[in-house]
Amino acid sequence: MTKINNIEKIVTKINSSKNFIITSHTSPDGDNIGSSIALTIYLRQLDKKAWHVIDDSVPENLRFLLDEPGHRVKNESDLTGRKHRIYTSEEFLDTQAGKSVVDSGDYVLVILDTSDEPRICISEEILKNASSTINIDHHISNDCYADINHIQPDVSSTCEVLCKILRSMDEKKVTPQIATAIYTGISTDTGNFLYDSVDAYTFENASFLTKMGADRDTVANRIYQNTSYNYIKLTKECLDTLEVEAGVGTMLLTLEMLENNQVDAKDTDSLVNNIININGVRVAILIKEKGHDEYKISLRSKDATDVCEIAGKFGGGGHKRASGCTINGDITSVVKRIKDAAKEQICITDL
Ligand SMILES: [Mn+2]
Repeated sequence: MTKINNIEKIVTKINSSKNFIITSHTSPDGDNIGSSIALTIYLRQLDKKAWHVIDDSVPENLRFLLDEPGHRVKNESDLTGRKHRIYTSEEFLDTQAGKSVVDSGDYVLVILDTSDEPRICISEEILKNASSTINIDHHISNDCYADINHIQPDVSSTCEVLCKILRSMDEKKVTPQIATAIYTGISTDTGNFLYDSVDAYTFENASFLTKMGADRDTVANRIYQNTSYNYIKLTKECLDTLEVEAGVGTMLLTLEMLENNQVDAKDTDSLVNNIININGVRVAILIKEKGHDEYKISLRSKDATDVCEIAGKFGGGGHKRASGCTINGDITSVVKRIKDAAKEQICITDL
């Protein structure tokens, strides 16, 4: 297990720098958006200049994190009143401050929750011009591409890794909005404290965040009790493709199903849970159609079977119990290849 502890170097770098750009990976999730928002606001609390820049949009159910507690936007399409601004690279370079900081190169680029450079979701220019880069993550597959790398694969989420860093700096600077953002990432990356990546420290950090004003009620309402009727209809259609065989559950999500039910592909993260929650299923496989003969695979396990190994065979990665990869080919061969790999991995577990 690669474990690279560089908290001290990060703290020194933060204290000695004044401009920061915070970014993360494509297809934002609770951990990546939560940690990016939390760090951006925290740095501003330290009187630093910090901007959150990512070339992707925030999923609907996480938009509440952009609001300051107490100033929630009622209508989701109404952006006025949102306290946290996320820029795309283009929007950022269009601002005077953004252009001058990127031109000068006088900024630290902090990359959160991103295991390798190609997944960094920011323009080449912003990436290359940075005077230094910091990589904070919990993916075991992280290849340490930055100047300072801090990787803790044994920690539940990047949000929890970040929580430790911020607490080692100044706990009192954690505002309710920061606490809510970090709490969200820990909650979403652990299946709401369900996975075995949760340990006593996770609860201790969650307890700290609750004390600092994390709005757990809103997290529960917006993330776990916020399913749309369309999403349920989509789930129903997906479940019609479900097959369970020898401990492997497989389900298919096609572009047509998304179209039929008017659901955005990026709001389908939790579909795979329907498979792994089945009694007797050890490996869950959700096959999502991306384009012609192109499929994105989400893998989950609930025993010792290492799905990161399965994903690795197809050039993907992730964690032991949650991983992903992309496979090209016609659907029949894709299903067969991933199923065979899963069965093989189960055999290895049982050896
Ligand atoms: Mn994560």
